[in-house]
Amino acid sequence: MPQDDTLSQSIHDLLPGTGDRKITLERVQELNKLMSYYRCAMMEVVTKFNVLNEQFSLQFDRNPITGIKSRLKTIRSIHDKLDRRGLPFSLESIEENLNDVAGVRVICSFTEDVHMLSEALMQQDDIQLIERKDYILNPKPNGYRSLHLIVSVPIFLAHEKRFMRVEIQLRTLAMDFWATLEHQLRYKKDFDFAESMGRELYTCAQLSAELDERMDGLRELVQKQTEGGLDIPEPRRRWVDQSHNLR
Ligand code: 0O2
Repeated sequence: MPQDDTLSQSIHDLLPGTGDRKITLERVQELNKLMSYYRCAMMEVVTKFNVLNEQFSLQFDRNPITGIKSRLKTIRSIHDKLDRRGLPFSLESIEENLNDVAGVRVICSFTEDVHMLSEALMQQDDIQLIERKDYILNPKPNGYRSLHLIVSVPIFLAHEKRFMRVEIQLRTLAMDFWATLEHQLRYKKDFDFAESMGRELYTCAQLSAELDERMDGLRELVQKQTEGGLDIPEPRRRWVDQSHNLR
């Protein structure tokens, strides 16, 4: 189904009172435009991480990123989120109230890579940080760990420059493993999630954190040997400093 038709159907479903075809079509076009701006911002962020990965792998012969996922929120889930918060479903309201219409998830090899990549990204002078939530330093009560950044990135259109917000989640493979499975288990609709299962999931989160720590330890050992006894964080700092000089 063409994109406009899909959006048109979504709007009809969400706003059943909208009978006027012309108004609906105008709304669809505006919404379609806004979603394409979010898509462009998301692509820019993905490219930035691919460039950082490329640079790092050339310099240090390993990839800090094992995978990048990106997604645009569906119109239905945008509508429902605004509705849950008692906010109107309009273009202005979407831009003003939602930070996660465009989402990018970066899966890293090691915890150190999460911090290195977020620092390197934030040193780029076209990116503005709106919010930073460090659930690695302060995990959620259920054990969830990740670094969340809400950033504003410019997209360059034919006659204007527009800033769009993107939610970035950076996490290690172990953090992603836990979060993905926890999400699957928790969102089984017809299942009553027992307290004991929550405790078991929390234990699994702790195990995944321990796994990260031990793998980080191994990486440090390998690095120490290949760098001939340099301070552990040095290569990372040097790399971030070099990126800083590019500004
Ligand atoms: P989806 O389907 O992944 O998009 P927000 O509502 O986002 O403005 P909040 O809850 O403060 O406010 O945001 P937070 O804490 O930064 O979390 C946002 C996203 O992080 C979630 O998006 C999840 O993707 C992820 N996340 C946060 N907590 C958990 C958790 O306990 N388990 C898992 N598996 N993921 C988590 P959505 O919209 O919930 O879902």
